[in-house]
Amino acid sequence: MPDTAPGPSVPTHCPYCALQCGTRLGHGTRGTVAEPSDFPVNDGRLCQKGWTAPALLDVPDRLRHPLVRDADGRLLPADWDTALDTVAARLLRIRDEHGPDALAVFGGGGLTNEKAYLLGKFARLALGSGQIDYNGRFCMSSAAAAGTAAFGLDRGLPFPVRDLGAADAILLAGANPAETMPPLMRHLEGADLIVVDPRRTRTAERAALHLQPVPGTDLALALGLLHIAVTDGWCDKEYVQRRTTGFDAAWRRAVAWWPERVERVTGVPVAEQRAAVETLGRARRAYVLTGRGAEQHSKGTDTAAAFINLALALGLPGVMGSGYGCLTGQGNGQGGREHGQKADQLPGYRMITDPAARAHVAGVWGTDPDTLPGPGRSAYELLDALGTDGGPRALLVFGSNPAVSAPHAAHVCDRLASLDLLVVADFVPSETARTADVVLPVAQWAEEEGTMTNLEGRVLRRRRLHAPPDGVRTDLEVLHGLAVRLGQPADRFPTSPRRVFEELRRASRGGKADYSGISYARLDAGEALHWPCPDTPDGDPHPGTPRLFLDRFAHPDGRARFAEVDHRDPAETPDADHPLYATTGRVLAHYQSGAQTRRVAELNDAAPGPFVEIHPDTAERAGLREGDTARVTSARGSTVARVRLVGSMRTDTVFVPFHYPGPGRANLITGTALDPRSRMPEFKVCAVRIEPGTAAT
Ligand SMILES: Nc1nc2c(c(=O)[nH]1)N[C@H]1C(S)=C(S)[C@@H](COP(=O)(O)OP(=O)(O)OC[C@H]3O[C@@H](n4cnc5c(=O)[nH]c(N)nc54)[C@H](O)[C@@H]3O)O[C@H]1N2
Ligand SMILES: Nc1nc2c(c(=O)[nH]1)N[C@H]1C(S)=C(S)[C@@H](COP(=O)(O)OP(=O)(O)OC[C@H]3O[C@@H](n4cnc5c(=O)[nH]c(N)nc54)[C@H](O)[C@@H]3O)O[C@H]1N2
Ligand code: SF4
Ligand SMILES: [Mo]
Repeated sequence: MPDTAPGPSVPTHCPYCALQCGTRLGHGTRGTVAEPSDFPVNDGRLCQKGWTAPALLDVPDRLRHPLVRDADGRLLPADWDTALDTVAARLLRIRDEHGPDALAVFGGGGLTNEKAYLLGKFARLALGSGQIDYNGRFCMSSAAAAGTAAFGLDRGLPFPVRDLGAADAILLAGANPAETMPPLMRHLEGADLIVVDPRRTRTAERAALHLQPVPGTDLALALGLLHIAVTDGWCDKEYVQRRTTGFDAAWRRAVAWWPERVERVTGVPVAEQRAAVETLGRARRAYVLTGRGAEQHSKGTDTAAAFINLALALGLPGVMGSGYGCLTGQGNGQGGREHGQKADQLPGYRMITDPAARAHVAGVWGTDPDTLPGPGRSAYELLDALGTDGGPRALLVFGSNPAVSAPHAAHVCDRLASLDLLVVADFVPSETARTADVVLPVAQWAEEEGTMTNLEGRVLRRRRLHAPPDGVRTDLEVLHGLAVRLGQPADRFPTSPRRVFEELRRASRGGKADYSGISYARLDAGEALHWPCPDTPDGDPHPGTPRLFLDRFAHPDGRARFAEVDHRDPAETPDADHPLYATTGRVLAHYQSGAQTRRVAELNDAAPGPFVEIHPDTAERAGLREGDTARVTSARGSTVARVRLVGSMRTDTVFVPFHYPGPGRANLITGTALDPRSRMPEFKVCAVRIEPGTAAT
């Protein structure tokens, strides 16, 4: 039985995923407790991670003082002045010798809006470097690129989550919310659910229809569904004519994807393709939603675009009660991409190459636009360049654990090890932190104030329950301390989240993601504010924009654009040496690289170590039985995991979750192919062989 909080409690939000379930935190008889609140996305529910989140606040190996590596390679405790002086002195030396782009920053989509904003400003002003990107590049960048191209604006869900509850049909391509956002499932209950996933997931089990394609073939499938929509008469011609452009070019490609050809490529039977389109076509209200399964591919942007094409042909986006959306993943996966920690962007979702954007942001920052650096490398390209000729020689990591979560992780660890300086700010000794030269212990969710933006573009207040432990500083204080030591005026890097938010409002004013009308006071008063929410100095406050595109899309002509896309193979397909597909993803109990959830006993007990899901016939051919240790090998390397026989798996595919460290890392096998537009890595498909292995130590 969960403990209950007898005393006053603080309304806030879960520290993990983008659903940002509402919780109330209080001090119970057995320590800090979280209880669900009746916030619209979770309606009084939490998943196991949400219930157990308070345990994060005092995990046994919580970082409580800075660590600095000594001449013998040992990470030893240091006081804050020593740690920050060391970092600043080494940054300055590297910059003197190699120039500002030798200094790089890697951020995270779990950081509050205030932190994401100040981190971008820190890189561009205090370091003077363009080399900043973040783990969101690994997450939703393909859907963001496709959404921007189609609609002129990227907001994961351009409608509130609750709208899904009234849908008649929903197509979920490559998402497993029953494990990744359990309270969301309630909003999907009323609809005929069509799930596209190579695995029969818990979500697929609850679907009216489960299409089980070969990994990496969603683009062919989406083209085929568009083909059927047109040839079977489900296309909304009036909508296409009135609200879109580019249909003819998209159709030129889709016409070649007749159902039998699609079945040959994807393995999805013609009858199931037809049933899916008919279910969507007959529905009065319908949604097409994509997740990482469709997006984390070297053609993720085109795949998301192909699903958007289908939604447009059916007349769904920008219509009340229907639409297209991407289920953004991290706690601040939406806000984290709007405030300038992405290599090519400035706050307000402005492009860093746009002279007007540079002038506006430079004005807010009190600097000359010409001094702002240009775009830097994307996340994987940045990690790949570390320590190379012309690449960064120092890296500061805030809110990511790339030693576990980056593709081709063994190579990434080599690159990290080749740096002159690696600095990690974290509250636990993550696998990346353990390899750092300096580790800075920071406060976490319930110990500090801030704002987050959830998957529906709603800006939320994260509130503090109690002060951080002694010896720990907030990320904003760390950035301030470093900026001052790098010669910045102290007031340029405020430590008060409220002051940073006030500046963020001004920096975002007039941008696509306009927060200028949002304030802590309005959020504290309980207003539900979705961006864009411009300020209105002379009129009533802007109510925010829960639903985008109802009148017009964000392109100058007000129309959505079909994309001309065609199918192509993944970077790697099975061959004699590597005869199987491997795909990767998540399980309910763990979050991301597992740095946090592996430290929560109840969660770790639920999913204690690395495993590989495999069909019994495939396992038998490889000489493997339930519980055996297997070695899964790709062209990059091997991962070691316990065999879990799953009768519903495709016989050509194995599945490895990516939450585990060491030799059980899924990312020891994933490849480095990137989407040409979004620079998203191909996490969801590579070619492998599987054989008996020895247990990981
Ligand atoms: N429990 C838990 N919840 C989380 C997270 C977590 O780590 N743990 N992380 C959060 C974050 S940051 C994110 S991004 C979201 C991700 O949320 P999801 O997108 O739901 O998560 P994944 O498990 O990565 O991928 C979803 C599904 O894609 C399938 N898949 C694999 N390859 C393919 C393919 O080629 N095509 C298709 N159609 N499907 C494929 C996988 O079998 C998997 O079931 O979850 C968020 N919530
Ligand atoms: N094979 C494979 N790899 C994947 C994926 C996949 O599906 N398959 N998915 C990718 C996706 S979608 C994502 S989002 C990434 C995520 O992978 P990571 O970027 O590694 O994400 P986390 O494990 O959440 O790491 C966050 C780290 O920052 C710390 N942290 C949390 N909050 C804060 C904060 O406020 N400040 C500071 N300073 N630190 C903080 C945590 O303790 C943790 O150590 O993984 C990607 N990697
Ligand atoms: S669904 Fe996401 S936000 Fe909600 S309780 Fe679970 S991890 Fe937290
Ligand atoms: Mo993600």
